[in-house]
Amino acid sequence: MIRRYTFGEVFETGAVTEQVDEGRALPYFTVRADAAGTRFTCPLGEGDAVYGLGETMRGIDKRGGRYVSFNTDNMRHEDDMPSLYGAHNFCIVAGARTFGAFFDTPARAVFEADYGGSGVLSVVCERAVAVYIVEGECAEDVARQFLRAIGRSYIPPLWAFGFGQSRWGYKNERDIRRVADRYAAAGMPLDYICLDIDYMRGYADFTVDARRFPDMAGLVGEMRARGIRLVPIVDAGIKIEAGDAAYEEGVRRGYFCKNKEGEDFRAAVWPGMTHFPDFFQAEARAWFGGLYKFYTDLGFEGFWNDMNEPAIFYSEYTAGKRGDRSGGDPLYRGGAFLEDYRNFTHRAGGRTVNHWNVHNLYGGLMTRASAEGLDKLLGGRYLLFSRASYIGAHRYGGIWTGDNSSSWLMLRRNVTMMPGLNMCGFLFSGADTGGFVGNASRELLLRWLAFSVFTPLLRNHSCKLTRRQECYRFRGKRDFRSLLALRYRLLPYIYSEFMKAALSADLYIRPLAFGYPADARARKIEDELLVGDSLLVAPVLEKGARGRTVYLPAPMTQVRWTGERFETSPLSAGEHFVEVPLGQAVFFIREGKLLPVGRGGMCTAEVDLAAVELLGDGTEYAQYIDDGVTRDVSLQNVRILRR
Ligand code: MIG
Repeated sequence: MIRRYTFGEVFETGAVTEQVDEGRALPYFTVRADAAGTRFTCPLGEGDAVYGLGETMRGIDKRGGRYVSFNTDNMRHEDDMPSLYGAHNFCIVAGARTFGAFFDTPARAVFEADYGGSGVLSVVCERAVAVYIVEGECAEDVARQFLRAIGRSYIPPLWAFGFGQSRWGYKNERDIRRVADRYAAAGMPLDYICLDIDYMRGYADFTVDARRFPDMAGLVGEMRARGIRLVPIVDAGIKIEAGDAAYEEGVRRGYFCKNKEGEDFRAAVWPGMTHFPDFFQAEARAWFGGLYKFYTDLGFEGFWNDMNEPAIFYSEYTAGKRGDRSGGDPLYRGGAFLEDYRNFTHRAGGRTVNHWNVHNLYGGLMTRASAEGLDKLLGGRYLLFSRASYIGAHRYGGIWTGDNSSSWLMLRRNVTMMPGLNMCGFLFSGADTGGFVGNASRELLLRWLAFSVFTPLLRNHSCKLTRRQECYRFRGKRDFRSLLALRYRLLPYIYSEFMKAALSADLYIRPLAFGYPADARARKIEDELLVGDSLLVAPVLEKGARGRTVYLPAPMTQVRWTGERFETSPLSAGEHFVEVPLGQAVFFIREGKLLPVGRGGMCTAEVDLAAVELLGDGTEYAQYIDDGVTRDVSLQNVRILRR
């Protein structure tokens, strides 16, 4: 059961799509207005866990931390970093009493969960907020009700579940061909290669640098024939440049955000000075989405939207102010200066609203604009993922978790973020495998792959000037081949479980606490996850480890992927030390469940979802299966496989 309680004059975010009744008095929380905003306080019992909050640092249980919803471009992903790129204001308190709470506000919100041992969950909303309280039988039930209320997840095409290679620094068609050739030569599967900002002319969206990519349509077609898609990046800011069609049309039609004087707001990002599209205006969204025709005409079917917090490097409004280090240089790359978010406005529903008060919606509305455009431009499904997001944007695209780094902590955070993202609707998500900033070691990349082969979005991405991180760059290619092959062998399961979760408002990845709520030990586990209905995954997260200790809440079938075959053996409930050599993967099939594994392939087009072998001790498996592109998706596409 869900009830809505409003505090102040709420800006409707569109996050909740289901009809929800207004409640009378807000349960669980005491409410007080103070200088910071409206403060909601709920006492936490000793044993209560706090789940959710999507893209945030720290563990699966958010207790002990402080999290600030204010979408931020920040690559220092340490556990004390309060804000990342998304604002996912849904959490679940689970313990003596279990309920969910969604603080639906586009403005800044601060969550403190037993922060400093306060013994309370406190949420401060700077502006008006609609609070949704979700009551259910258990944490999982609460999460599922919430997923139903916020509407169906974005559904990518099958190829988007393949492996993608990316790097900031691929600068011309030779670089792209080399990636494709070397993956093929190494016998490693690949489904897409991302084009980062260097494909553009002067970093302007909806352009291609013709010196670097003289025949982009030809390249897209050539790659497509090899089973590889190209996926360009699209940044939020539109370059201010006479003659640029997007710029001129945007100005003429009044589709850009305004400064306080009512002029088009100017801020510098990669292209130099830009204007930000006002995604709050329906017409501006339709216009922006239509601009993707430039890309679809070239044959592109996948996109990643970046810089849409929006990130700002410099602005003339704050230049010279205290704390500004730009020295008035418009090409200064210093990172967002918070004050700038107060310096521009949107037109929404006939009113002018200051950006500051609706900041967290901006990136999600860009995703929506892109998706609605692509829905019209393309006949089938497309890949779309964004950096910034708000709950509701999960209906239009996926997200990646931004500029992490090549460290063991980041691998662990990839694991702990996934369940929270799923609770907030972002089923199609994943991290930069291997890490974005810094230099990945061979060992780290292999251990990371052994985990991220289970995440829907599987992409190796890295930053300019870091060590080359493509799998073929490392010695002992066999180990990389093994893990990538595993992903393609698992695709019938991964795709099926993702689709069933999306179509039935369920989670694709869950904490053990959800699957085994009566098991006190399972409730505390932060380094094992349930993936789909059949699997328990326990990745190796430590440098130099030969394997790891795994806790199984129930007897299971252990599966060892050797690189060539799946070796299964029954394992009792309890603790086991499991050896996992690099390049192998070990995971577990739950009691009474089955895992369909396929024959794999060098790209998703070669994968036959129907040709599966069943592992595990269950008796039947409900497999979702379709052609991978149709928009006609429903649970009718499920067939029952019997052992
Ligand atoms: O200011 O396009 O998170 O994935 O490679 C950096 C360059 C801009 C940030 C993205 C990252 C991407 C990079 N972008």
